[in-house]
Amino acid sequence: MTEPLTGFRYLPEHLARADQEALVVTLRSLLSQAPLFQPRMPRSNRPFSVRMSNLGPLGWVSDKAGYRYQDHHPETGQPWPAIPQVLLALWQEVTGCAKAPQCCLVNWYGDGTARMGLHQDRDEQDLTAPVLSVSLGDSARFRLGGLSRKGPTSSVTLNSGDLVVLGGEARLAYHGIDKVFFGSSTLLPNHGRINLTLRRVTA
Ligand code: MD3
Ligand code: FE
Repeated sequence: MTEPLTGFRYLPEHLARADQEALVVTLRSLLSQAPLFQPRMPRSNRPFSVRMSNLGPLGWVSDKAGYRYQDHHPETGQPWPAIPQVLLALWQEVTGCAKAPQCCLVNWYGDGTARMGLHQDRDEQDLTAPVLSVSLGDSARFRLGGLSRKGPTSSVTLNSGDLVVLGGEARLAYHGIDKVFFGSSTLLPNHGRINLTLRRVTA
């Protein structure tokens, strides 16, 4: 019998509908300053099915040259917009982490085929800080495995307003998004799913 990893916290329906709606209004404005871009896989240059942008001092990008954090948008060259206060407060409330997040990655799943394969998040220097995920819009099937690519996995449906906190052992767990249940939520007029992932980056 393998024990579940410590540090995985699922907080369903944490955000009220009105707070989700307000967050979407804020995000629309920030994404007009830092437009979604299509990341590409290192070496193969294959496009991701998920489009991305970032908020905060450092943003995660991926292109033919590799994965990295950088302080500017890859297409506009502009610094990323600041992380809105409401997300900084949410981070403080649910993680208790004294240091503010340095990156809010915005993942946009625009149709029913966008997915994210099983991976670890290990591009950060500080792997002791937790990661906070906020789901908005259509529901998705989230898959969580262990510390090796092989081995058992389990799945959780993430709905709009749900939070996940990854700390402890779960911080380095393999995870991914198998599929988005396109059209399952009424939050976004044209459907699709937004995931916000807040992280510490530097040690
Ligand atoms: C488990 N995003 O951006 S969020 C990612 O829904 C990413 O867009 C997914 O995986 C999404 O890297 C999943 C939940 C999540 C985020 C970070 C984790 C789960 C995690 C870090 C470690 C373990
Ligand atoms: Fe991830």
